[in-house]
Amino acid sequence: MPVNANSNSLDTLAGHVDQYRLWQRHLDMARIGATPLGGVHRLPFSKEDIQSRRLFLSWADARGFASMMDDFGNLFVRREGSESGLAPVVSGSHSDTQPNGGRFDGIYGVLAAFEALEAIDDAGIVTRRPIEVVIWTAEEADAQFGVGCLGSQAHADPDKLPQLMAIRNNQDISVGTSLAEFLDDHPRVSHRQFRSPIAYYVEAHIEQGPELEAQGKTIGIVTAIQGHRSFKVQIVGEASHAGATPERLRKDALVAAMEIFSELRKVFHDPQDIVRFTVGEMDVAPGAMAVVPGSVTFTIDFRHPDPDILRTLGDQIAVVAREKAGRCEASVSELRHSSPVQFTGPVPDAILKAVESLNYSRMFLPSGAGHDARYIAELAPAGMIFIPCWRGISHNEAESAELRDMVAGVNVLANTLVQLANL
Ligand code: HGY
Ligand code: MN
Ligand code: MN
Repeated sequence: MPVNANSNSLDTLAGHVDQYRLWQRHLDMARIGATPLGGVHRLPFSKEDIQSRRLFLSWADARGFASMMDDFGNLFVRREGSESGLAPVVSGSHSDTQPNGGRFDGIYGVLAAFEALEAIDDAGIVTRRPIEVVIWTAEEADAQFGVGCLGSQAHADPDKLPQLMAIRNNQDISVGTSLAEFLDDHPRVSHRQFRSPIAYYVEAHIEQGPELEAQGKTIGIVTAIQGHRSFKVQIVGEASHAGATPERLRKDALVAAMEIFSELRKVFHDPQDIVRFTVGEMDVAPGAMAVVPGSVTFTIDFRHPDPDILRTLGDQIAVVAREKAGRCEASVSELRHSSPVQFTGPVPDAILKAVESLNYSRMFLPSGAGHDARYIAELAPAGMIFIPCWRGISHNEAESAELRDMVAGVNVLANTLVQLANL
């Protein structure tokens, strides 16, 4: 018999979280795009990502939850509340992965939210507001398109659509084309407007860093997401014969890239180890042993929690590239500039209350990684729950999490969702 949520029904909620179901669903999802080394390769807009959504929708249909999708493929599954017209509490994450990524980044937040919703349903709890589970489209798109969180960005700010749709990958295919093909293959569900009201947004995720494990804590209450800028550096020199071109005449683009890189390493060196500076991709052309490199393209991923440092240090990249290019020409284009976001107010407050009533060890910490919550925070009060992952490793096939921590995260999430859905 349905019960209105009070502290008693919240006390029994954890008893309805089914760890076997939660684990089995992770295994079922991990099969879609499974890699030989135990990871998952399920790229944004891919057939595999469609398959993961079909599976997710089959579980939602079996429960009788309604499904809706906006024009960017962001998919919402809904359990109704008791008061019509109230905006939903939304929780979820993404189902796509990095190339050869892990089994938890993203999908844990989706499956944790779905398990929480099923537990709330099994407990017969009636909430005032509807609760929805969301899968945001193309969170991990930075690997191909240089920009991530495309779906949550489009949903929160549809004015960005023309700019997002025009971004092209290395094969010169645009986001617009990739999205159109993806939506063509996608199972049909009802339509959802961009920027539909959201009362509160909560995202659960593995930490992807080492702090929770190192401190022996089960739950992370996320205080902020650090700022993020990314760049493409292009160096043009001159391809020439490796045996016949003397040093004095060479315009070696790789030598210039190395000079720029090593100077940037000095400029970005931070004795406090807060700066995050990564060159994760480098393309050397024409890429032949006997040819002096004629051009080099590399990316820079730079993150920092302080918006001033994000701006001033990031602006140094173009300066250094110009100064250290030698006989080559260097140009720098900025792919993305996302300011830091703070999580304060009702969502982290409700998470803390849940953690305390469930008696888990916890710590407050900022997120090093980017998440869809960054953009949904523009629409609604938002917050995040972290659980530990093995050695803090993520964006790696070896990514791993303990079932007891996954269950703890679901318990905290379910309790938080019920609190928020009754505010
Ligand atoms: O790179 C990020 O922070 C995100 O996981 N895509
Ligand atoms: Mn990721
Ligand atoms: Mn993620």
